[in-house]
Amino acid sequence: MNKLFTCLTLLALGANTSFAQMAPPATLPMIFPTPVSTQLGQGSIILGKSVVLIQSAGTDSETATLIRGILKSVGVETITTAQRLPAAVDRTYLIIGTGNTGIIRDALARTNTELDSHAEGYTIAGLTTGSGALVTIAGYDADGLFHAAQTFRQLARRTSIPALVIKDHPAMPIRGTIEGFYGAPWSMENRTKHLNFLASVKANTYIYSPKDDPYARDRWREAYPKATLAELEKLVATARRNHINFVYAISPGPSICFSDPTDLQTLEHKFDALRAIGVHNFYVALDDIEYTKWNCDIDKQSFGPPSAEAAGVAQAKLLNAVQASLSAHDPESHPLIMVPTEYYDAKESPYKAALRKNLDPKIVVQWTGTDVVPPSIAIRDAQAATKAFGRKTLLWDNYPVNDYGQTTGRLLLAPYTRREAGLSAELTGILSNPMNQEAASRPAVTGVAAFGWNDKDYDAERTWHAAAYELAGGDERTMAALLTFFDTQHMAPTFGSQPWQPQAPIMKAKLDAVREAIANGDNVARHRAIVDLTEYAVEFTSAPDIIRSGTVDPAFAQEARPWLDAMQLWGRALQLTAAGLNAADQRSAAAGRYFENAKKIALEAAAIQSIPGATRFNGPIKIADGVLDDFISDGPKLIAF
Ligand code: LOG
Repeated sequence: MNKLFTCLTLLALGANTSFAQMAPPATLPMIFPTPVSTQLGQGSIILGKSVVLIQSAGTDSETATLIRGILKSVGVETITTAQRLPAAVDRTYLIIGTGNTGIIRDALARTNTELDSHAEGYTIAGLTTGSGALVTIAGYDADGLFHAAQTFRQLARRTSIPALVIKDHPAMPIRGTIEGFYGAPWSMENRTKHLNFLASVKANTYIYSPKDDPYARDRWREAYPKATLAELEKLVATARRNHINFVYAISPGPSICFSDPTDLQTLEHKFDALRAIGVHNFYVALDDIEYTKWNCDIDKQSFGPPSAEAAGVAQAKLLNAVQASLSAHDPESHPLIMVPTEYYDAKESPYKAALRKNLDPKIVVQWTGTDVVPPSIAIRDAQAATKAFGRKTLLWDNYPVNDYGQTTGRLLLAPYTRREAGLSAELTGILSNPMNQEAASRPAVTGVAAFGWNDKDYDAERTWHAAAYELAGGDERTMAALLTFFDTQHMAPTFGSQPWQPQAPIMKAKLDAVREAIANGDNVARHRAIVDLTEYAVEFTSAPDIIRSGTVDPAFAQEARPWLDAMQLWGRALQLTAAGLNAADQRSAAAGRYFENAKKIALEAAAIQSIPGATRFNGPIKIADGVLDDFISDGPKLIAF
């Protein structure tokens, strides 16, 4: 039956002798984050060498520049401009704009569609007209138009754009990252690149909260040096250009006196200095502090003996005062955001009850899930948080952060997963706490942003591939090498001993197949498995060099340097193991020497250390640990020689 079907298919394909020369059909593009709806129309649009651009009201200059840049990058040489849509579209017209202006409405009506009507939403419509084409890129608002341009960038990567209608908007209003880890803060260059990256995945929020910025935590009362403020000012401008809210967080918890009006004033002055460089949104972090002791005697008089409940009351009073001052200074500012001291669960407690009862309902509350690093997050967990904190919460997702003991020697490069679709109904958004390594954080953050944009249609694996594709600048070979490397850093630990994502599942499946063929297979199957293993080991060993020369951002290879070095050595150890198995399979006494050398190189690989100071905990680099090392040490036992 199957055979017959295959024959018929081949016959059908063969019947059309010019199959190879046929124009390809328009196919559904893969866009990340996945749009809410994409519908293919008839035919494809080839942008060609010249385009007429009609820029309607509300287009900010950055978005216009971005779209012009995309057109140039795909070979459009001449961009002429026009003010109105002609009755007959006889060449390629590109209409960009926001809101329900006449021209946008008209252009969309010609494609039988209308503008998405949600904040940050957009519609892209492409129509072929016989002798020309009409492409409309329309934002509900300026942010929406900017997001539309990011979608257009992905569409324009193909030589032709299918005629289609995309209508899209985010499921969660707040999406992005909180630089909230311990250890080396990101450099200003890291942050600049990160903001550009966030824009590309339609995120809209970046929170500045490195634990090791002394002016934000230990010495929060001190003013920033002028030079630092000047650098931050540039960063704030980069964020604005990228339609990202730059939020400044302060952590006064370790030393604040809640009842001292001068401490409140100091905090306000600190915010004033940041407001002067263009920051409009603020945050007070109260995580990782002792909340059952006061920092001053007068707090005892004001709030009673120290207790978690009294801390909740005192914190709410401070935060409400900060919120009032923000609203008075800057009516445009977004609500204050806070992370409470009990951020790591949604269990009812005296502290949470005090916070819930006293905290201004406007103030946004963060929490990290059912644990500091939770194994999964379900809708019912978020519902419990809504109840405990008295408002929908903003998730602080401690992935891919690698600043705790269990992450020593690891980059966290697994797909972002095990968050339940539908969480958008119960959360105001998700912020990822990334790694000290900015470029290496992008695969996971791409997932967080894509899930926040469209949790219902999110696919962890496909998004992970798309992130590798971006890092590889679209080069398939580099993308494959990156995915092989990511697999060796797939383990996602928790604060306990049970990881929430397993180590190296792709490699494990391959090595398990080899073990099975050796144990159960006949001569042919066993030989085939050893040949496959040899090929895989060669590919694995060559991945680090491909990554070093192929990734678009050299920062990735720099951050991953010791991992790539170790991977190459482990690859050689695996090649030697494969050679040993091959020799043993042929009953050659050379097997022993191969296995010995494999062992030696594996020891060398295992001794490679992380870059001192790059992360909070330094130690030996881990590569597919528990999978690759086990296989190499089991190698000599698998076939008698
Ligand atoms: C810290 C955070 C740290 C993370 C992972 C929160 C709210 N605070 O346990 O700064 O990066 O865990 O180690 C935290 O998560 N405390």
